[in-house]
Amino acid sequence: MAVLDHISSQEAMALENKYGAQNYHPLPVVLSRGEGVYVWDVEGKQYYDFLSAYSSVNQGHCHPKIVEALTKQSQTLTLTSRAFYNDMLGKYEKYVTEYFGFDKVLPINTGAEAVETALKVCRKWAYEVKGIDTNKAKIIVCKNNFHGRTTTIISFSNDPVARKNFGPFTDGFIKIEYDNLQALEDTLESSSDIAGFLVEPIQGEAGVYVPSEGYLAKAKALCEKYNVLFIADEVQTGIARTGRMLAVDHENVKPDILVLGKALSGGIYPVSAVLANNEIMSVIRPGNHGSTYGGNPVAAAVAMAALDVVKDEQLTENAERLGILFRAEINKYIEESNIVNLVRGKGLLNAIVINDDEDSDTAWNICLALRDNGLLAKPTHGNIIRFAPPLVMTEAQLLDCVSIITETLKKFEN
Ligand code: IF1
Repeated sequence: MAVLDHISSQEAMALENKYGAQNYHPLPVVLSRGEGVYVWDVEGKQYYDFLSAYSSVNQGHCHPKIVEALTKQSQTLTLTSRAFYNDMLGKYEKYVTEYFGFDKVLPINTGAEAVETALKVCRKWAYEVKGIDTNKAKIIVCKNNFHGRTTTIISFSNDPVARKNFGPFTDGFIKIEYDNLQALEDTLESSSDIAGFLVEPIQGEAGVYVPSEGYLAKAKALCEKYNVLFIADEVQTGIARTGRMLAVDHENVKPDILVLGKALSGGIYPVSAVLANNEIMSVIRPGNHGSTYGGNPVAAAVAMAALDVVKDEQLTENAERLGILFRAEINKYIEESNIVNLVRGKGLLNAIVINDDEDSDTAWNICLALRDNGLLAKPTHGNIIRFAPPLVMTEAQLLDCVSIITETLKKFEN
């Protein structure tokens, strides 16, 4: 079979089932094309994408400006490794550091690699600047976190499915309750060996769990008091998703280390980054860290175009405005329904909690029905459905989606 031959949904799913490792349980829909807020399956049916590849495709599918940057650069120079300089990386480094207001960037590829990078920078800073004794540094993390899939990152996850039989694990992490400042202060107080606090400004995988107002600002202040680095994992919440460029901007917090991924490329190419100021990033010297593809010319060109689009098209403002509208509309529905308990989120990162047990299949069945009605979303944690459309959506499209969602939910009322 030639690669480009047309195949049916059934055939495509059968191939993945037969030849692919079974590390996912996808919603049964086979996509072959995307444009803006829409995707199409191999049979030509059109859907609203309400997941955006977990908030990667904030700029919309196949954004022409980002595709152009990719195409142009990929016909010119794609990869040099960091053994040599290239003429794109420096331009991108200037662009991205000015864009987010940091002295330095360390370019890498995936979200998990960026989190790993941040942890390594934080530990090295702890030994070389803060003066913690060798191998004693500890990093505080939150319960129900999601930061990626590497062996070290799953070492501080509490999801049994992500961890079981992948040990032995990396130590040096202390897990505390999310959204609990007392727990943070008690832990900071308990030891002088704390190097950093790694946190998601909104916990995505936990079900779009928004912390109490003021939590991030007060957590940052506590970190300052104890000379501990505040590390914000904005892989999912960053790049306009929550109605601010960064979710920490809602509380005017400037992280010591900022971790970005996903929408940094608009879903066109794996690009991630770690940003920090000189006092911190200068602990990294030649040979300490790197990646063959990190900072490659295509990534540099794509990321600059993707970040340009966010500003040019005012996606931050659009996410804020449509997010308020979305939650207001869903709340109207909740008043007259018994199938949804609540809607929560910020900007266009939202979730509804279904009125059923965590291990029921109601949310999954709702997602199947949404698919049949032309909208794609995925449950997280059984009874929670995440809603994260591309940020290029118009108000009319959003209202159309709200009516698909509420009409679908009505069929599940009892
Ligand atoms: C999967 C969730 C989202 C992330 C944060 C780092 C990473 C992620 C805050 C790692 C990745 C993804 C990965 C994806 C599922 C997904 C996810 F449901 F698990 F929680 F987005 F909501 N930090 N999140 O959310 O980035 O290495 O994947 O580029 O299938 O694992 P990555």
